[in-house]
Amino acid sequence: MVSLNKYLFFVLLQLSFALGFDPLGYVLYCPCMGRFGNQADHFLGALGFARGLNRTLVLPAWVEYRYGEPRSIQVPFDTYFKVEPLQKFHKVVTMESFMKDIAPYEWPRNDRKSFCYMARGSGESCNAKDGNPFGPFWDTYDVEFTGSEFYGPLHYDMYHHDMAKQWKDRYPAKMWPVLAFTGAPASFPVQEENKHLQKYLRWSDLVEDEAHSFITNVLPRGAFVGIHLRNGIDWVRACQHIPESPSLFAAAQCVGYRNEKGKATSDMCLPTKETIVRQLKRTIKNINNKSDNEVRSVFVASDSNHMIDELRSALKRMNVQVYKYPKSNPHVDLAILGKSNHFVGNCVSSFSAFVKRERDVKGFASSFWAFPTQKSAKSGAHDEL
Ligand SMILES: Nc1nc2c(ncn2[C@@H]2O[C@H](COP(=O)(O)OP(=O)(O)O)[C@@H](O)[C@H]2O)c(=O)[nH]1
Ligand SMILES: [Mg+2]
Repeated sequence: MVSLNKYLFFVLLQLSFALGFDPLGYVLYCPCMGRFGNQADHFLGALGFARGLNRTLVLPAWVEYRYGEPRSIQVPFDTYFKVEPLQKFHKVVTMESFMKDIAPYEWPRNDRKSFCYMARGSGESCNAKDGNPFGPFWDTYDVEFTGSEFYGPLHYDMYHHDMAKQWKDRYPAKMWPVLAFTGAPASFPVQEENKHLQKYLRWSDLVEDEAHSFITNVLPRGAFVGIHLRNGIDWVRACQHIPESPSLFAAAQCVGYRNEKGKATSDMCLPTKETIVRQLKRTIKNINNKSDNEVRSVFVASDSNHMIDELRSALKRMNVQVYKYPKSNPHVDLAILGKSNHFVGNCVSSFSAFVKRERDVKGFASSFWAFPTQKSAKSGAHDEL
């Protein structure tokens, strides 16, 4: 009997190799917090986590919200990003192929536990499908959970302690082929050690082509400065908390993870029109002084007020045109900002942080509204401009 079991085990192991299953298991999660910028931060963390455990990362759909609709919309990962560059770094598979080809064997319907740090909501459960986008996300893939697993006090920092070993000891792949997390197995903002993983995120042809054709067909020839104006009502409210939370959201990208480069200010979070105009003019002048490729236009991306008229009249005498993308398309906005000759972003916004990381990978220059502050610049902080 024992030897038959053993025999069966080896047959199954070989079968899983032959079928292309990962004998070291899978990491699956719902990007259930925030919009694109937050989800992208979390994605890099989840990628680092899956790599640390040497499990295949299942690439989740992006979760989007449409105004007035009570349920989130799930957009397949590869609508916006290419899968192949990620595969150069680590084993990945899209959620759609995982559910179709792998889940029926490796994640049977009668044994689907959801993972959370500790019970969430009522009872001893992760309540992984409670609320939006939790329910709609898993419903998209027809997933029902049969139980919960609380993994605390383990956490996601793969770069300190012996966290990977602790996960492997507690959840060996043989017994736990799939770790399905209620939220991303990652921190927000993205852990510093995972920032460089941005280089494996390459826009899909769909996004890339739209961005490229806007730049070549609409923008005038010559250099252009890309700017991000995050100023919708949700942001105005969030920025009111800056005085008591000086490392709000993505602020670490400017002030450091331990506030070693100061504190975020209201002007960094929601720059005034004066700050924007003054800094933009200074940026353009500096670029023109340094290079023969003169700045001919400014590309504005915004969630709310693009300030097109104000910027046009402010830049008229410099002979610089001001443009925005004609449709509301966050991903094309991001891709265009990523290709600009210089980018000015918002320290506190994770949307800006995405652009900054992409540009860092390419070696392109970026700066931020109202940072460094006058004071920290004088005290020796490096001002690129
Ligand atoms: N089209 C467009 N949408 C934006 C822009 N800035 C913000 N948004 C929208 O507002 C959301 C902001 O949430 P998130 O991405 O988490 O970034 P954060 O809140 O700024 O940290 C984005 O995902 C977009 O949907 C922009 O410049 N262009
Ligand atoms: Mg947000």
